[in-house]
Amino acid sequence: MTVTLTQPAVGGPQLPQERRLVTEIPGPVSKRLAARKDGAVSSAVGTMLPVYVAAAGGGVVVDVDGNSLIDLGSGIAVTTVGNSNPRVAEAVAAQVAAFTHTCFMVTPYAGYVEVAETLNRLTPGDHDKRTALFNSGAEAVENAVKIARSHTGRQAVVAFDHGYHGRTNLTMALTAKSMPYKSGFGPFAPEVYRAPMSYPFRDSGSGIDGEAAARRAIDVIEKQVGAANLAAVMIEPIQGEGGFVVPAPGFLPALAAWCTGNGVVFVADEVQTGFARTGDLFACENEGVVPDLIVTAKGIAGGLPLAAVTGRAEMMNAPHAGGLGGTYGGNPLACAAALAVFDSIEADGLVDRARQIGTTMAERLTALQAADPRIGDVRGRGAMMAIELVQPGTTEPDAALTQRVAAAAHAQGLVVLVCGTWGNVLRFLPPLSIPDHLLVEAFNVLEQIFKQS
Ligand code: PLZ
Repeated sequence: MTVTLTQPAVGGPQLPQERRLVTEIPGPVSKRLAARKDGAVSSAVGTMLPVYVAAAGGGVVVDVDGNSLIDLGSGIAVTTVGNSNPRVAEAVAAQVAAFTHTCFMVTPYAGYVEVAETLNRLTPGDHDKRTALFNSGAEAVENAVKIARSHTGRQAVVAFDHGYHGRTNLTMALTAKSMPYKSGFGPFAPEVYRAPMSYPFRDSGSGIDGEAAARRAIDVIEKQVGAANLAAVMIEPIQGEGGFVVPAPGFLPALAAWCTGNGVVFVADEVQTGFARTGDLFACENEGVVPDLIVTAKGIAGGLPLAAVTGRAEMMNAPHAGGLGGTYGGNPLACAAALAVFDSIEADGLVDRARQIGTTMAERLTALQAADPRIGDVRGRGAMMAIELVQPGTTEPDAALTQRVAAAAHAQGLVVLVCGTWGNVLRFLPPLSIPDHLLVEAFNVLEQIFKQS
C-alpha cells in the first residue's frame, strides 16, 4: 500500500464529479417519495436528508430530481472504496450470475474462506487467527461477546461512555446513548457495565492524560465488576456515533495491557474505523495495539451487508462446533464484494488516500476553528474527522447550531452527518474515491455557512 495518488480512481458509474443543484433540496420527486414513505414505512425509521437516490459514485450522490450532492458521509462510513466501485460491481455481478446463496453452513463456497484468510492476514498481530462472518455490525459485536464468554467462562462485559455498538438487545445494552437508540426498548441484556472514556476535549484542564484515563477506567472496572468476572472489554478505538472521540495517546495500550494481564478479552469494535478509513488499515494500528478480537463491518464490502469477528485462534475456536452461524452470514455476494474491496484498498492506494484526505480536512477545519470560537474541538484521523460545536470558550454543547449548520449544508448540496452524545458534533466521512476538487468545494461551502450561521 505505497501508491501515492493525488486523484483517486473514480469509483462508481461515470457520474459527473460536480455539485449541481437544479431544484430545492429535497426536490419535488423526492418529496413525493417521502410522502409515500410516510404511508408505507414505519415512522420509527428516520431519514436524515430525504433526497431519494438515483445513482452514486466517486464523491457524489445524485438524486431523483437530478441534483448532485457532495458525499461527506459514505452511507455512514460504508462506501469507503466509492459507491458502485467498478471492482465491486464487477465481482458482485459475476457472483450473482454464478449463485446467490447456498448457506455456508449447508454447502460452503470458497469466497467465505478467502475473506477469512484475508482478514486473518490483514488485521493487527501475526498470531494464529480465525474469522467468522455475519451480516451487520451489531450481529458481529454480539458474536464477539459470545466468543469471549465461551473462551473465559466469565459473563461480564465492559463498554464505555459515549460508546455505540448497535441496536439489537445486547448491543443496545453496550451502547451508551438513550435517545434515540434505547429509550423505551428495555429491559436490556444483563452483565453489561460502563467505564469512563478518555475524552481529551472534556478531560482537558484536569491533567488526565491517556494513562491516567486508563487508570480511571480500570479502577471502575476492578471495583464495580471485578476482573475475575469480566469476559471482555469492548471499545471503539475512535468512537463513531458518540462523537468521533479520539482517546488520548496511551489510553488504548494501557487498557489492552490490563486486559492481557487479567485474562480479559480485549475487543476492538472497528465497525466504523476499519478498512483504511483512519489512514491506517485499522485504527488500532496507530498505537500498535493488537486486539484479541476485532469486529469489522461497514467498509468491508463496499455497501453489501457483511461483518466479521477475527481473532486469536484459541478464542475463536472456543465455542462448541455449530455454536456460531446464521442463514446469511458471509453471503456469497457480500464475500465477492469484500474481496474486491480488499483489492481496491491495495491497488488504489486507499490507505495513503485516506491520509491525504485527512490532511486536507484537518487544515480546513483548523482554519475554520481559528476563525470561529464556536468550534471547540477539531479531531479525528484520516478520512474520519469532526468538529465539536460549543458555546465559545466552554465545553457547553451547542446542538442547535449543529442542526442549523447541517441543515444549511444539506440545502446547499453537502451530505454531512451529525453525531455525539449531545448531538453537537459535525462529522466528515467522505468516500476515499472523492476527487480533490469536490473536497475543496465542500469545505468552501461549509466555511460560508459558518460565516452566515
Ligand atoms: N459498532 C462502532 O458505528 C454502526 C449506526 C447508525 P450495524 N454505526 C451506525 C444507526 O443509527 O443505526 C455501528 C458502529 C459501531 C457497531 C455498529 C452497528 O453496526 O451494521 O448498524 O449493525
